[in-house]
Formats: sequence, structure tokens, C-alpha cells
Amino acid sequence: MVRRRRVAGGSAAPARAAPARLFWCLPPSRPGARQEPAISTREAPTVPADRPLVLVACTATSRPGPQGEVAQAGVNRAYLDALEGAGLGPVLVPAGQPPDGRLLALMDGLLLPGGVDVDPARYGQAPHPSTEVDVELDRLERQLLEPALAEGRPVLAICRGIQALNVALGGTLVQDLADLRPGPVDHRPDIGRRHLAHGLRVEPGSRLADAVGATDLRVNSLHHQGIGRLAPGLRATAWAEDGLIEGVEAPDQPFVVGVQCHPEELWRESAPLRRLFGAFGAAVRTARANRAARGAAAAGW
Ligand SMILES: [Mn+2]
Repeated sequence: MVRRRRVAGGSAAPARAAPARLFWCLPPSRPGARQEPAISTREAPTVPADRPLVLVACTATSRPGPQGEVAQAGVNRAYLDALEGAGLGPVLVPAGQPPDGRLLALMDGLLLPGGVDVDPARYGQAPHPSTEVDVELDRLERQLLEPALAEGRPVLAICRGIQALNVALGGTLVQDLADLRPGPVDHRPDIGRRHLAHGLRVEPGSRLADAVGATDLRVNSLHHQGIGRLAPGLRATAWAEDGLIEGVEAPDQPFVVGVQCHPEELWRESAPLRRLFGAFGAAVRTARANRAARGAAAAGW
């Protein structure tokens, strides 16, 4: 597990994170800055032109180097592999600068991945002692989520992502499940990222149930926070055995789906969770086709 960094309050602890592998990254432009490609054209991995692009909110990290800490930006490779597996092209968007319009115009879909906690100030609570935040990631996710929702782009929100989605739409979180909502389910057993920690009851007829093709699953669980009050714009679609909401969707959107578990760790061995990425991929391709058709109509074709 990545060592958590406390950003709020200026008490930054020395960060020690697993080396992040950048996959394909378009840096946001800075006004007045000379635009340099992140990697040379010759070295750049080619992304097939027909591959829809999914923006991935990406956290600032660092790792120790011989001359001290080296700032990096990254996300767990498992998310990128899962998106690629679904025929999608991930584009990493690092926290720290606002994404510019060109980048947002590329967005066929959005992935909000796991990570540290959402700043509880965003839902009107003082921080619990175990809460660790990254305010720049909070900001970036809003800057990506707002245009995605405004334009009906598909969104897949995983772990921290489902929590960020719930808070962005007006909901709250339980900041420490073990402390504030103790019960029969251990949501962070810390015995492996693919360990099937608890069951999941999925609402029949929900987008999640349609996607995974099941209403009863076993899932991994790597979180210490969870959804408290559900946001008005969301409906619950899955629950752990202790009643914790672990799946949501936005009924007024083409495809906005959140899960508290980590399907990106399990998609190779779990057909239902593989189908979740497949359904996201299908939704992203449909959204892009619709957008292209609207563009063609606007151009008078
Ligand atoms: Mn759980």
C-alpha cells in the first residue's frame, strides 16, 4: 500500500511511494510556457487512433533518489491495464495544475481511481485522526468531473473515486469505518489486494447488475472510509453484508457508476468484474460515437 501523505495543514510527512510508471501523459499547458512534448514522438507509445481516450486523475507522489526526494505523478498500473484490456486509451492527468480545454476536449470518458481520502472540509466535517488528504487531487477531480457530468461522459469511479463522486454531488463519508461504524465486516483486512473480503449484494436492474451480470458477488476491500449520506443525485446499487453502500450510479447520466471495491485488481480472474470494464468501454465508445454524430450534424454533413 502506498504510504499516505498528509497535505492539509502543512504537516507533510516524508512520502515513500512505489515507483509510479507513467503510461501516456499529456501535461496541461501553462500560460506563456513553451510547450514541450512529455516524451519524444519517436519514443512515444502509439495509441491507436480508434481507441477512445479516458482521462485518469493521477496523484502527485515522490520517491527517494540519491539526491533526495524526486517528485512524480502516477496511478496504479492495474487501472491502466484494465482500461487497455477494455480497448480504451488511458491519459494520465496529474494533480497540481488545472487541466486545460484541449485536454478536456479529448475526454471520451473519465476514471476516478483509488487513493487517499477526500478532504472532509468538502462535506463539512473536521478530520478524523486517520484521515489523510490530498487537496490538489480533490481539486483536479472536480475539474474533471464537472465537465464530464455536464457533457454526459461516462465515468467509472473506484474506491476513493466513489467517495469523491458522492462528495462532489453533495453526500458525506464515514471517515473511519472501524472506529465510527464498527460491525461484522472488516473492510481493510490488509491481506492482499485480490483477497475476496466480503460479499456484495447488487440491485437487480441497476447498471452495475447489468454490467457484471450478477446480483451476488465476492469482492476485495481496501478502504477505511465509506459512503455516509448518499448524494441526492446518486442511487445506491450495491451493499456489503453490513449495509455499507458499495455501489452507486447517477440515474440521470448515460453511465456514471461507482464501486467501493477494486475491480482493476480482479478483472483477469473475475468474469463479472471484467464485464464491468467492458460495459464502461462500451459506454465510452457509444458516447464518443454520439458526440461525433452531433459534430457531423453541426457541420452540416
Ligand atoms: Mn468493503
